[in-house]
This record gives sequence, C-alpha cells and structure tokens, in this order.
Amino acid sequence: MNKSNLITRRTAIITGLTSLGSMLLPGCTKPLPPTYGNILRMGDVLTYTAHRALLPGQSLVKEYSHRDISSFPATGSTNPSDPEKSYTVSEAYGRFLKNSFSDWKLSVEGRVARPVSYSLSDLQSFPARRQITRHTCEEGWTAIAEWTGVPLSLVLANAGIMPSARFVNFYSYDGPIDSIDMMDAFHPQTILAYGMNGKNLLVPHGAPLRLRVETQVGYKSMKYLERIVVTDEFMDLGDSGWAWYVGM
Ligand SMILES: Nc1nc2c(c(=O)[nH]1)N[C@H]1C(S)=C(S)[C@@H](COP(=O)(O)O)O[C@H]1N2
Ligand SMILES: [Mo]
Repeated sequence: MNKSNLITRRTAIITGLTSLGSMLLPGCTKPLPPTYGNILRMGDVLTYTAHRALLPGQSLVKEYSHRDISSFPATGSTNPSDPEKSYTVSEAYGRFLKNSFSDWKLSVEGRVARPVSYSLSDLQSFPARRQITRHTCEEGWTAIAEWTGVPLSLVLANAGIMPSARFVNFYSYDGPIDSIDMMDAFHPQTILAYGMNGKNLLVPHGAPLRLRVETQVGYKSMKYLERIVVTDEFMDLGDSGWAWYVGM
C-alpha cells in the first residue's frame, strides 16, 4: 500500500467515525439513520426519527386526570372571521364556519412524497390520542384541558416526509405562522387537536383544528390551522417577536 492510499483510507475512517459520533451525540437536533440519503429507504428516516422521539431526551410531559380540568380562557385571536377578534380577517374562514367546517381541508405540502389535503373526517379516521395537559401562556396563566386529536407523526408519515426534511411550518387563518423541528413534530404528545374536553373544538380555541405542542410554551400551539408545509431549511416566518423555541 502506498502512502497516498493510506491517507485516503485514514480519511475515510475518520469521516466515518465523525458522522457516527454526530449521530449519537446527545441533543443532536437532526438524528439520521445510516441509510440517510437513500431514496428507497425513506421509511427508515421516519421510523428512526419517530424512535428517537421516544428516547429519554423526548420524555412525555405530565398528564392529568379529569378532575384536574380547569376553566380555560381564550386568548389572541378568538374568531378569524371577525375583524374585532382576529389579527387578520379571513373571509375563507367565515365561509367554512357557516358550513360547520364540512368543506374545510388541511393541506400538507412541501418536502413530502405525497402532498395531501385532509378533511376533518379524514383526520378523525386516524388513530386518535387523548391527553389532559397543562397549557402555559407566556402572559403568566396556566390552564388544564383534555385534548383529542391525531398525532402529527401519523399525518407526516402518511404524507411521506423526505429524508432531508427538518422543520414543519404551520399557517393559520388568523395570520400567525410558526414552525417546530422534527424532534417536536414526532413527539408522541404533539397532536393536531379537533376535540377539547370531550367536545368538538370551539371557535375561540381554534376550531376546527389546532396544534398542541405540549413540550413548549402556549403560543406554539397554533390555532385555526390552514396548512402545513414541511421544509429542509429553517424559515423564520414568525413575526410575533417571541422566541422560536421555548421548552417547558
Ligand atoms: N392562530 C393562532 N394561534 C394561537 C394564538 C393566536 O392568537 N392565533 N394564540 C396563542 C397563544 S399566546 C396562546 S396562550 C394559545 C391560546 O389558546 P386558547 O385561546 O385556546 O386559550 O394559543 C396560541 N395559538
Ligand atoms: Mo399565550
């Protein structure tokens, strides 16, 4: 073996170790399976990412019992079709509201293999998760409610996220846009909620569908969802002036 061969091999080994090391590093925000980049093995990324979400760094937040459920104020926008109750008025939302959301759809697009639009009943036909959790608003109040919805992980898996996808962006009818990373997106308690305290989600609380990100502060739980866009790169779309990540 000549010298240049030796250097090449050594470089290859070092590169291999480095990428293994960064995969195992605790707190790494982008855990990648060894099959990363192979288009035929996209499913590995899903299972790996989902699996990673269940490991210690992604422990569940406390869940409460029915007797802990409290009163729950509605804050921010409380009706996107009413100029006095919304950051931005949406005529489309007003039309959906008139039809009891029967023609409302959530589109899931961006870095997904199959862009899809889901009706409310499509979303309700996924396995549901119920959780009684404490909501903490940055303005200094907390409240406990039971939420029913579909785990975001199931919806993303159904649309088939690309191996390079790293962020999930949420657009709402009243204007706000926000995003979470894949660690939070695949957290078992991150759900798209259509029910609150055993009833359909009411308009002041984000009907027909809101996000619940239990690992973070209240404003990450976006109400009045319109569409979800999966991206490779972080897009700083939020104009709220609040921090992007506020873990609980
Ligand atoms: N689209 C949208 N999502 C939103 C808000 C909002 O005004 N619009 N307010 C946020 C804030 S600050 C909080 S505390 C919670 C309030 O949810 P609630 O009205 O059900 O209490 O929703 C969050 N999600
Ligand atoms: Mo809030």
